[in-house]
Amino acid sequence: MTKTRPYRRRRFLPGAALVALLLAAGPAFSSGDKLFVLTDPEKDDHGDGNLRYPLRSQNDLVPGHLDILAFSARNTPEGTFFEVTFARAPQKTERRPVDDGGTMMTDVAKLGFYTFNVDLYIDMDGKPGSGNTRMLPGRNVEVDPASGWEKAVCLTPLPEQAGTLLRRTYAEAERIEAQSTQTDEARLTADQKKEIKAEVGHKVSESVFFPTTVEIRGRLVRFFVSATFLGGPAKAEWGYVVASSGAAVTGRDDLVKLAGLKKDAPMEPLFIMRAAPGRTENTFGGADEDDLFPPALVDVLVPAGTTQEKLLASGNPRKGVLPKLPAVVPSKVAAPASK
Ligand SMILES: [Ca+2]
Ligand SMILES: [Ca+2]
Repeated sequence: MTKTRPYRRRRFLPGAALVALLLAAGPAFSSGDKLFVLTDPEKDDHGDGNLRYPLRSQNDLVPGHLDILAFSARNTPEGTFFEVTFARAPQKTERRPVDDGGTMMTDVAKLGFYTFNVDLYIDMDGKPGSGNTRMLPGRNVEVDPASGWEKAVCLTPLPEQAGTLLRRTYAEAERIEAQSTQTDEARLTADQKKEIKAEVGHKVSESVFFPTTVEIRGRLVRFFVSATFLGGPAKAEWGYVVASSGAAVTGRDDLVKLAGLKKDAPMEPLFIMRAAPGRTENTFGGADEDDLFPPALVDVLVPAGTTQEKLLASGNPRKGVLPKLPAVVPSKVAAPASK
């Protein structure tokens, strides 16, 4: 449920259950006017209401860390800076060993963070039924067909690896698909495989952006998306699905592999921390026992008139139906009543 009120630049928005939208005046963090500011309730970093944070001995991922309080955008001639305000400052990457071979966390997660992802799925045409509904692998949630997306942005600690993994995953799916439609039993030729690889590579770079310009200041996380990718400046009339999740860059996976230093990196669902019935160091707890692929999104922005909890609980695991999230259109968020 989101509402509006004038955006005031404060260090903290108490009870930030309100959505703000206007041109901000203060240049506290970023200079220049903001295109929009959306806010999200506090203390709803619990998915459908049942998700619980993993058990972390280092307390690097605890309640508040994935709790989105605000999401904003600011255009520049080169592209758009998106900014997320979390309730608690994300844990910074430390120079500590992550394996026996002397690999440091800072060698793997080079952008300065390693505990979270932020996904944006952007509906540019606003036409129901147009665009993609599939989210990135491992989210186990879909975008509502009413706001199918044209462009996706995934802020992740491992942008290069995520891009490689995504292309590989999709190319494999395409190869399986192509193989199944071959009229004879012949295997795909090297040329066919090459063609699939090129096509998937092109599609992914056209539709999914992994930011590499990232700035973290306390609870604010700012990332840059080029105008070339977006096709121009971001618009308040576009629809945005915004979601936070835990990042899985540690644990059972070989971090050296993930860093791309070794071959045959594992086919992980884009380094998202999964949800399971019981929580562990590397899984959120509280998921439905009957759900083999429980939603892994922790905090999402939703339009007025519905709730995050309701939407994320709307899937039907037995029928393989994933929950669906509609986009929030900043320009449609009702003008605030003055207080
Ligand atoms: Ca929130
Ligand atoms: Ca929320």
